Amino acid sequence: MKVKRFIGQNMESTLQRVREEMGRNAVILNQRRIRPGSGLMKLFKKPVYEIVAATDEMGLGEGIPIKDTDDGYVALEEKLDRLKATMDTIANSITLADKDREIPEMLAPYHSAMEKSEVDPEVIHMVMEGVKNKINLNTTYDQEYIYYRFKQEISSYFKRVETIKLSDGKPAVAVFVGPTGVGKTTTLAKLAAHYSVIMKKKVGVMTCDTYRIAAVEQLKTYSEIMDVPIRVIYQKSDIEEAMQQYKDMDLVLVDTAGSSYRDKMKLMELNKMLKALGDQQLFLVISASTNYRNVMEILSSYSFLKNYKVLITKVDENVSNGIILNIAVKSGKPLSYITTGQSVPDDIEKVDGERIASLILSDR
Ligand SMILES: Nc1nc2c(ncn2[C@@H]2O[C@H](COP(=O)(O)OP(=O)(O)OP(=O)(O)O)[C@@H](O)[C@H]2O)c(=O)[nH]1
Ligand SMILES: [Mg+2]
Repeated sequence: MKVKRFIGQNMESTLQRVREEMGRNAVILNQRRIRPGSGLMKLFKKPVYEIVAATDEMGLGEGIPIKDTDDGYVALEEKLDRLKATMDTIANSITLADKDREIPEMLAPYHSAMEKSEVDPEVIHMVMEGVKNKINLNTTYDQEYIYYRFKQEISSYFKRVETIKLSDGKPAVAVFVGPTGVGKTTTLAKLAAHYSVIMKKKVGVMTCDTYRIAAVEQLKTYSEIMDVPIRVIYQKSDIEEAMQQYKDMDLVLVDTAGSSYRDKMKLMELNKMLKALGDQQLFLVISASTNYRNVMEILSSYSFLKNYKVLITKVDENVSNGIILNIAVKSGKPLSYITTGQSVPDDIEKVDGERIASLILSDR
């Protein structure tokens, strides 16, 4: 005997299907209207009709009475029970998996603050895991403590902050490279003023940006105000001459022409110039208002540079400080300074991990 269960939206259509599939000789073993909300029926939103029908290969006659205790029917019920148990187990494990993915309530405000600051989801995940590993999720902590943990976790990505290092004997050479208009020249002027006027060091300036007359004039103006010498580099041999002139300086700051990170020729030219400069501290300048996809492209275009530090400008113009953390993690390079406005020399500061962490978490 073949027993089958049919589910339909009303009795007529369900019976119709029984006849179509099992033939006119099908015997109705049971029929009922089921309300949703129990067992497998949870799957249906509206009440449904269930018909259990049977046929015999030999052909059961029409009109055989409904048999609730038929062997086939009992076996079917058992099968359904097993199926329901399996479904319950699956549903249970899905809920558990969901729970694993859930963000513990006490950490949620920090997760959403990082999202609002546009921290890369991958980086958010790293920070969340870092915090989770340092606390006991079954304990309730003071919110101040959780805030402290997040601040520490985010700051840990800024441990390798490297600014200009002066050395004894020979001048330290700091070179600024990066896309056009990010603030290389302005930043150089800020640092020149800081070291010469505030720290009373001997500072010399060089510019390799001879593409635009305005660029040379811009730096000459700053140099005059600060009373620091400036040399314009037109060809490789000018570098040697300038270094000779600057041999007693504490610091030589070198400005370069901004180049589109897609302009391979210009990047190759830049690379030749950097080689000619010899020992140097290299700073890749990136504006915080660059969109994240372009930042990733910039990092990849400048990957021919070795051992550079990242300098992030225009943090004042930027609304989502997550970009600073994203750059720190994705570049894998030490950060150095951030600049926070157009004012020379005031608007520059050394990267402070805790301060950046506070900015990122401020919207919690
Ligand atoms: N808001 C803001 N503006 C800045 C900052 N730093 C530089 N700028 C401005 O950005 C503009 C470009 O600055 P530059 O220093 O000429 O940029 P650059 O990278 O040397 O440009 P190129 O030499 O053309 O590649 C200027 O108007 C600066 O005043 C900053 O931290 N914040
Ligand atoms: Mg410039």
